[in-house]
Amino acid sequence: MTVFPKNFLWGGATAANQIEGGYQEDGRGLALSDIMTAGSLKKSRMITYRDQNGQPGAVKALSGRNNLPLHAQGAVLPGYYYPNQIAVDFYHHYREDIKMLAEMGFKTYRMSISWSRIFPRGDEEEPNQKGLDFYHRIFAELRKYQIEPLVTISHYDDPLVISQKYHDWQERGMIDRYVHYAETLFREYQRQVKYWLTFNEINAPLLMLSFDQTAADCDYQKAYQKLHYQMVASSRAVKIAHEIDPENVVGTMICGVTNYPGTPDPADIMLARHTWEKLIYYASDVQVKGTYPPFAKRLWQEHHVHLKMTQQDQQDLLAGKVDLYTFSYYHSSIATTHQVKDEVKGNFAAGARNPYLKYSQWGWATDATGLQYFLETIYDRYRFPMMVVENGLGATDQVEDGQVHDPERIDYYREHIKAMARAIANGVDLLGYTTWACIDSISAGTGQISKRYGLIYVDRDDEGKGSLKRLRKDSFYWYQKVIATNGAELS
Ligand code: BGP
Repeated sequence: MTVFPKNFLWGGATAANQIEGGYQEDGRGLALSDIMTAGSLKKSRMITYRDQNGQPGAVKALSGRNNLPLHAQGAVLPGYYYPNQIAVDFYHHYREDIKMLAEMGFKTYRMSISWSRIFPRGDEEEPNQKGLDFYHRIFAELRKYQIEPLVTISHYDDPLVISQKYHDWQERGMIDRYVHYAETLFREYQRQVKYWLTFNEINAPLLMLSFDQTAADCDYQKAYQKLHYQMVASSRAVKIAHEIDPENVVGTMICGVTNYPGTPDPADIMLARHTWEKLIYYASDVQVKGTYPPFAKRLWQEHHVHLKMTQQDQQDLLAGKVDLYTFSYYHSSIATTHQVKDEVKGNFAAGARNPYLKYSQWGWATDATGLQYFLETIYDRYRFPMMVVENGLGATDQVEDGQVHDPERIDYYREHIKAMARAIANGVDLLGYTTWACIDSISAGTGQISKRYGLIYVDRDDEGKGSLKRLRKDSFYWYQKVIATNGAELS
């Protein structure tokens, strides 16, 4: 017995900057991710630069992602390891990799396009043909196996030149650059791609801030402004996608964290509610309904944010509502007004520890019920088709005799798939599920490959050593069975 609909889109997800490598190949320009160093659970990733006198330096990559000092230029410096530059070299292994995805029975593959492969600086009028060709080859390869591509247009991958020129989305000019890029993709791949996501985790600017205890009002101003410009850019892209091809389905992509109140204290209940408003509904209301929610004013007032928003922006937001609600889900969190004795110190995870849950090696609370809670809560609010486009366990793996036994990852998936089944049984319209990731890749948060998410293992370590050889993990065979039985066989 299965509750999963007949055409349920089973698959896996990746992002260009975390798997492709080939960072200087075929005319590709530098992206912000190419100048991000490796970090760890305890050590932040850094962005390296040269200041106006040519002196080298580095800043934390966590909040603003591009908070370089005035007049500094992001640069690749000697003596640093930049894991995304080669990543797992999908650029040269894509045939072999896609064949393995097909072997698992994938119905869909979520991937992103590297913006600086198409527009190396980001501000050109004409795209880089070789960059376009690369994705033509990918889409043709996917079609060969009847795998439906689901394409993220921007996944933490802004071209370095425009990222600096427009100060990480602080200036309106960035919107036009993005829209030109998105329109180029819609036209170029019109017959090859139908499912699009405009920005990965569009609510990330506000989420990142929530981990920064030292954030000042000016940081909030930047985060809200960046998000506003990205949402305007997204809405304009959605409108164009629909004009070019009414068959296009364009989704929002939200970083989905389920927040629970820490205690029954009404103050905690209220805080949890307001945390959902700030971190989830603020962005997704704009994307789904086309207008800012009523509580937005309170949020702006709290941090003295003065949003630069024109009437045209408001019209654009209304004219470019998304068709689909997609999100990532890894863990839940706790919101409390009480003093916290036991604190979580994960990468991109902080706050009180939930005594009812187990935590991963990187400090993320494994909570499948939280996924069901998120699906049902969001579906209640929007009555919108949904898709889980990232979900998985980052953990170290051992290779023994050419095999990788990863029972914990299988358990994680099993419980989350069961949670999706319960949400479907409760009425949620769920179209698909893509695991994060299908292949080991560079962690966005820490830059480590040892935080492995793949169903496919890649022989590479945190210093960039290894043969890049691919191996099927136990989870690969397990997921193959899940797909073959449309979610009926989970043992
Ligand atoms: C999401 C990102 C992904 C991915 C994932 C896992 O936020 O969209 O790009 O990396 O998180 O996070 P991490 O890589 O930090 O473990």
